[in-house]
Amino acid sequence: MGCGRKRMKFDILTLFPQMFSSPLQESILGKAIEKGLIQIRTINIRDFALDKHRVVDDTPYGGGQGMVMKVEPIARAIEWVKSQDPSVWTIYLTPQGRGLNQEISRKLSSRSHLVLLCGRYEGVDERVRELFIDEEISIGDYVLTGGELAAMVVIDAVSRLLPGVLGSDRSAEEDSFFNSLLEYPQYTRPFNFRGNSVPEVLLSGNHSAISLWRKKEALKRTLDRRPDLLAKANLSREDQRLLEEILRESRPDKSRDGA
Ligand code: 4GX
Repeated sequence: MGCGRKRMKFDILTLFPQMFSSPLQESILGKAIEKGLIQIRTINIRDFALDKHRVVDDTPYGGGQGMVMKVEPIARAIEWVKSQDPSVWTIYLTPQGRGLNQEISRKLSSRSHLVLLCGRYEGVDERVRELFIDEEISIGDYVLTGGELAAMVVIDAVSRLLPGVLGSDRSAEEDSFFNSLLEYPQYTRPFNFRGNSVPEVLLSGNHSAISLWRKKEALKRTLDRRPDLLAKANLSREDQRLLEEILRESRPDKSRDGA
């Protein structure tokens, strides 16, 4: 089991460890944990506060709204993890970080051990970032109530790239043509739902025709919704031909309106 590669470890530093119990243990990630492909551990930052009331936050210097997470408990928690594995890579989830994408996910998936620090309130004392954080990541330009959901998104996106986590033949497809584009439409039974039927080509059994149709649909969808992705995609001659066909079909035909 585990098939060679050592299991990837995720340590989550949080004030709300309970948030992680169900979402990461269902379905594919649950199976990956059972198979020993990933290990997910939650660490309660409060356990690293030394005072009687285990205080983890305080008012901001200079005044202002809300509370700031104190440096000492986080420092002690991270140092405890580092004492077990000095090669660990530490990540802080924040809207100020680099936007998560597939390339960043792929790079993270080659590491053996990640620490994900989840901030609450107005964030962490700046010295945490300066002294203990290797990389800051954002999952998008919106504001969450804490870093926990963002950490789960990172774990999910990274884990599915590890060998054996998805079905065995899935990874081969991973960096193919379709990966840089939006997905083609999918259908399953029934053939006809309230008068809306499945495109005939998908029932033809003609695999090259199906593959061509899917490519064209993926290109159409990407051109329509995410043209920025098309600009970056590595298009083959055939892809370019399909794209020209799509543009021709969508443009009003100027050769016939006599203008
Ligand atoms: N992608 N949040 C971090 C605490 C905080 C507040 C202020 C720094 C400054 C988020 C995101 C996100 C909410 C996590 C605020 N940190 N994280 N938290 N978007 O919204 O990653």
